[in-house]
Amino acid sequence: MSVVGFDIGNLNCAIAVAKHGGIDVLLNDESERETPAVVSFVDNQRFFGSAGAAFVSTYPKSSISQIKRLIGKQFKDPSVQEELKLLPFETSEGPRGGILIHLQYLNKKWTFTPVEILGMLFGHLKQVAEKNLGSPVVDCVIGIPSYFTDVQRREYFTAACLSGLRPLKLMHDCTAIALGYGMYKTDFSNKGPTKVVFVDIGHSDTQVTIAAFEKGKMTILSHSFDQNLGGRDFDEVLFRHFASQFKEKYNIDVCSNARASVRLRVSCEKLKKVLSANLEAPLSIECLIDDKDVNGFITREEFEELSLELLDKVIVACNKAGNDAGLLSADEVDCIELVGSGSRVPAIMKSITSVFGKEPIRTLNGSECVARGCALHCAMLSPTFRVPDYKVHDIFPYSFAIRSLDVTNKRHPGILLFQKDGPFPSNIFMRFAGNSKFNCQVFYTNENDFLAGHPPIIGHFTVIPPKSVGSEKVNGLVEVKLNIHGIVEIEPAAEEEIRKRGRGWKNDIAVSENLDVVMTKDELLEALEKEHILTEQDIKMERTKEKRNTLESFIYDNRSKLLSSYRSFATDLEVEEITRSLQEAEDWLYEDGDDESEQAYINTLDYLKKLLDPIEKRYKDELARKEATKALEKCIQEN
Ligand code: ATP
Ligand code: K
Ligand code: MG
Repeated sequence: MSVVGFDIGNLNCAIAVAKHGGIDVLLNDESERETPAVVSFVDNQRFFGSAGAAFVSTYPKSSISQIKRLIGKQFKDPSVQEELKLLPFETSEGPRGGILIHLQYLNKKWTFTPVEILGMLFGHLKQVAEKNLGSPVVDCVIGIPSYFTDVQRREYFTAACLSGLRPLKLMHDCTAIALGYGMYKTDFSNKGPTKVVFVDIGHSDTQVTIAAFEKGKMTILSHSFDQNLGGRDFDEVLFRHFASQFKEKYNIDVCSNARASVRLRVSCEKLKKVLSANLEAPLSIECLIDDKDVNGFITREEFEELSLELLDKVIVACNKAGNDAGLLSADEVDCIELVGSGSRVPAIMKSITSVFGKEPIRTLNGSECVARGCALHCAMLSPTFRVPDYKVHDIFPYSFAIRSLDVTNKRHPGILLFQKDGPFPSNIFMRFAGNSKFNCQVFYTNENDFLAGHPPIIGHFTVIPPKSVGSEKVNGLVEVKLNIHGIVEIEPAAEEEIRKRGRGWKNDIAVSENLDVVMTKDELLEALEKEHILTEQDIKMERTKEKRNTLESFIYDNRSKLLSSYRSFATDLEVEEITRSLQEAEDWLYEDGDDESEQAYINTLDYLKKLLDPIEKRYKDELARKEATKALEKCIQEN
């Protein structure tokens, strides 16, 4: 069984596998190490990754990207609405207030939740991995941002399961990076743990984590983040700059034109990358609006001035990481590792240097380190793999509490179950005394760390006493777990735990989860059914393409054979007639038959084969005769 790690970015995904002797990054069908996070529905087939990305501008309404951003979000929230405005596909409010994506495909309307699309992406990456490894891929570890809430974690998990994967762990991105860093580290100072800051700036978010390394173990000291700071925000700065410049210079309003906006954004991203390596860069786009060609120019210095607010946000996230980790001075930090392709904007280096008084370094592979760390952790969790003993102590960045819904006092603060930055997985036992149902709600308490659009509710649970109780009071015990994925679960405590507490305790209570945030069983079945239909269609189209190619090469091969090896076995009339039929088939293939069914190609091939069969037979008979004669001569000679 293979041991795989996945990094699903908002823009790019990476897959790594643990092999005896190290970690390898797998190549996709296009031989690239990164796969764009895109699923495109084109005519009658889906295209994923790089193939899907090729359709983004021609099929904007059915090419779904940036799906990570939409996971677990509430449609109606104003910040989500702002976000959706930038995406070219149609959306509406979905089940439980979530997002629903609408698109036209196979001559009908389809709707998908972000979880379903993410599931398709996982399915594609799974397939890429299986093709590479030549064996099934099921067990895996998946990187997630440390700021993911319960709903987002559950949805990621569900999406992975929909594709047939079994996540052994959803692992915080930076914890995975730190593991890959620490596992092979040998140079420890004798002044205590080595403290390293990891700054990961991606497409839409920034995560800063501080970890302490000692021999054989690593401890996460803090996870800080900015969910609205990534490479795309730097693109947006350039976009706004040029949009307003072009309004003045050319009198065109780019923002009011969807296609022009997409084109300018794409050019701005390119421009940003040019500015990472050069001190100035030109911008020119042909026929942006009303056949107007536009030209612009910007220096790196101007770009940095426009980005000041964003650069400040990098500083804020770094400072918070330092404070949360309890660092007394920046000197305590041994080094700062910069990863994520969004961090390639040179000014970011300066901002980080101003916080820690040291220049960040890039010794890790910035676009692969999350996947690599995940594969390594998967190897640690897998019984089939032997890995040197290494301890990973992660922390969870939110506090959560429980409150009764039966109490009328709505402002009841609840009982704290987990304190922010505590270690996890973890659990706590709660006594439940009573003889009637107990309805409660579990919720995050540090609302300030929450992005708008995320209700801080984790879920509703009902503790149900045994039926036989009547008026007798029950002492029940429930276990509240923050599991390995950072997901909260409530269950009746195990028998053993109850026994420890002695007489008077019962465990035949039940807990029903009313998560009103995750997909129902019916929805899951429907999603699987839909995926089945779509996969069948993809397979059918692949097979059709294959049949079409077979027919095409049959025509080429036999046309040339008729002029060479077959020539002396066919009459002039036969050659003329068959060549004409081959020509007709070819004409059909490039015109009416370009987009035909699998069966049509099979039928045409059969028809042509029948015409060529007699000639091929004569040719083969002659070959056989020659072989036999040769063998006979050899036999006579030898005797
Ligand atoms: P996330 O981690 O936010 O989910 P991701 O992992 O997909 O997203 P990355 O691949 O790490 O994101 O980073 C993508 C960003 O990096 C894009 O905004 C891209 O424009 C930016 N980027 C790539 N190369 C450069 C460069 N040379 N200079 C500046 N920015 C760059
Ligand atoms: K990535
Ligand atoms: Mg990333």
